[in-house]
Amino acid sequence: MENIDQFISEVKNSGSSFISTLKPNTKISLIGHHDTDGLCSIAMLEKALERESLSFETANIPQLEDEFLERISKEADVFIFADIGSANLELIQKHFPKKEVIILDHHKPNTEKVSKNISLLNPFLYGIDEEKIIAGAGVVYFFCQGMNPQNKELAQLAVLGAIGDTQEDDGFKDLNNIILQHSILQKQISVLRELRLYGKNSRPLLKVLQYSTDLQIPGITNDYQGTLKFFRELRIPLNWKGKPRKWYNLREDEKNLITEKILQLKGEENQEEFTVNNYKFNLFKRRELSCGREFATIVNASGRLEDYRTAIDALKGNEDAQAKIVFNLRTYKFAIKEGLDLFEKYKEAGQIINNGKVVVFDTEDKLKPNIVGVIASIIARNKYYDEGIIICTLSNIPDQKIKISLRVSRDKSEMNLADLLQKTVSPWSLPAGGHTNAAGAIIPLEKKEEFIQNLISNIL
Ligand SMILES: [Mn+2]
Repeated sequence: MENIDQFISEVKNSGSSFISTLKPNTKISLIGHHDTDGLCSIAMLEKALERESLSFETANIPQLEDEFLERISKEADVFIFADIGSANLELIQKHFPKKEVIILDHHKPNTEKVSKNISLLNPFLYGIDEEKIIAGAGVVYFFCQGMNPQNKELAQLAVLGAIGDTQEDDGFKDLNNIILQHSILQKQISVLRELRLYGKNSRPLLKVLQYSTDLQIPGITNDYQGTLKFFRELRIPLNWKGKPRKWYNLREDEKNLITEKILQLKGEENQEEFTVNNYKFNLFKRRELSCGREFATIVNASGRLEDYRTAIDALKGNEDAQAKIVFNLRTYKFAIKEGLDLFEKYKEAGQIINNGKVVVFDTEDKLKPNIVGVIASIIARNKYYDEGIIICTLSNIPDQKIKISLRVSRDKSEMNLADLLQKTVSPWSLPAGGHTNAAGAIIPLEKKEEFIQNLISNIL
């Protein structure tokens, strides 16, 4: 607990000294990761800077690269990296030898040494040796609080960032829990115990139960007829005035009846397992955004579609932007479906390399690069391959380059994927980033065959 307190106070101190030492007309640049955590981080920083009447430029990005850093290094005086940067410290040092740099991040730093002009605020430096104790948005939250105590109102976005990074595991731990309590006290979030069902606010009622794969209800999950019968027997109409009803359209007595019946069908097993915390975001009026998990999914979808500005504005409270990000989710789902269809097609046609240890899916220019990483995760999570098989996707990106994503089937890795990928791209002195179960890198197109050969030989 001691180092947690020390971490919080040092991050807050950096926030307050950032503001107190800021010279007039300093150009500020914000750089955030492209996922929900990164977008929440940027929305918070923007709100905090606007509160001080400061102007800034913003960029969100999937990963840091030479060209990008080179370009932005000339455009400002102070650079704040949020939810990104710790894995690329050398690269940042190279491009920002003299500028003031602040890195607010929770990813494992790739080096201990940072030069004096860089403030690295990262829980790993305080012996908090786990990425899941706080999200990037959590680090940003304490920094913003140091800038101005009024920024305590940003707590809900820090919780959303942590949900986006799947740090919620039947509750939050340590630093995340402190932030959650702040948001509960401000009545921003209510924690409710509910059945483990996905899509309560977005899917038709029938589909919520039919695709209830987390629950595995006998006679209902993956059984369309069974689900129809279930509702018929309970006399709960699936449509109202010709439109499919959703979970939130149900009356309380209908919800209770369904819950009761499902628990009966599940038998005597531990009921705690079938229920989850639902984080209800009270201040966001759109129903799709009121459930934390769905909200996080919706923000992430806009990030993947590179509609960063809309996502950030939505998080900052703009209602038009909130409507747009809900719509973006559909576009995103369509793109995912396209990607999985391509994967199935390639599999059937024998166009996927599979040597029993690694699977290589080369999408070339057929899918959006941002979607390809997601496809890799979906392939890894679902039961396409045996546990521990490494999934590698390739995708062409501009400037004759390829984006590489590594995942591992069912998240059961025997090797650290970030280390594996780093070793594989090291002959070309290229960086790779990631974690044990997910890693990414960018290589020149002409190195493709060599990369695949290196990867295969590094795994065997
Ligand atoms: Mn993060």
